Amino acid sequence: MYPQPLCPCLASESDPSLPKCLAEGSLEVQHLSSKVRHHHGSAEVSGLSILLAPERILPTRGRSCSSLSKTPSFSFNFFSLSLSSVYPCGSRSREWEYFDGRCYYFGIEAVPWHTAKSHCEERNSKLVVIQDEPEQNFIQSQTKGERYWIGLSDVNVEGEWKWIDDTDYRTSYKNWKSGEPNDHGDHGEDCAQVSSAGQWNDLRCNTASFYVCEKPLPS
Ligand SMILES: [Ca+2]
Ligand SMILES: [Ca+2]
Ligand SMILES: [Ca+2]
Repeated sequence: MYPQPLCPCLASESDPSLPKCLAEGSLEVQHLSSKVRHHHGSAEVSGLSILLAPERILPTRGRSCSSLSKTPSFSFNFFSLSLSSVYPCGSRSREWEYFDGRCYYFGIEAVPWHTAKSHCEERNSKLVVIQDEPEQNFIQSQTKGERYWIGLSDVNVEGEWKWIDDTDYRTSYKNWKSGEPNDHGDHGEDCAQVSSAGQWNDLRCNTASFYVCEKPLPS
């Protein structure tokens, strides 16, 4: 019933919106799942659940489909996992990306920083707090070419940068672009974003930009 290996089956899909997993060889498992769920019946979603079990996501993430299908642990154990394993970030998982025990939402409506902050709160999350290089690399891989607000600002006291979750700015990870933050212009710049290349820049808070929300894995 379930094709082995999995990816050639996907590649035979006629829908052009499907990722070219064989050609690119780098499709992420979570993304793959949502596509499959969209195009196939529920039985195949269950078949993929083993791939999406949280403990399996890290080792499989970013690996090529063909290498996955040769991995001994890549065996199907159908219908044995609960819905929370299929959708690690909640039932609306197509909107949320999983990374390292956290869930991320990439808002592609361009809004001012304070609006972005509210949008995240409405989704029971906060603007992203980038704590280390792996998280930076993940965010960067998802936002490349565009600018996204992050949960860092010096709106209250100029030059006193604060993370939205009170992570200590002075001692924590930073990835400012060279020459930033520069509080540029007459009105200054008090809100931080990942630039199109991924490094951080401060910008006027009322500039419209995409944004990244973050929340813990739902319990
Ligand atoms: Ca974080
Ligand atoms: Ca500033
Ligand atoms: Ca700046």
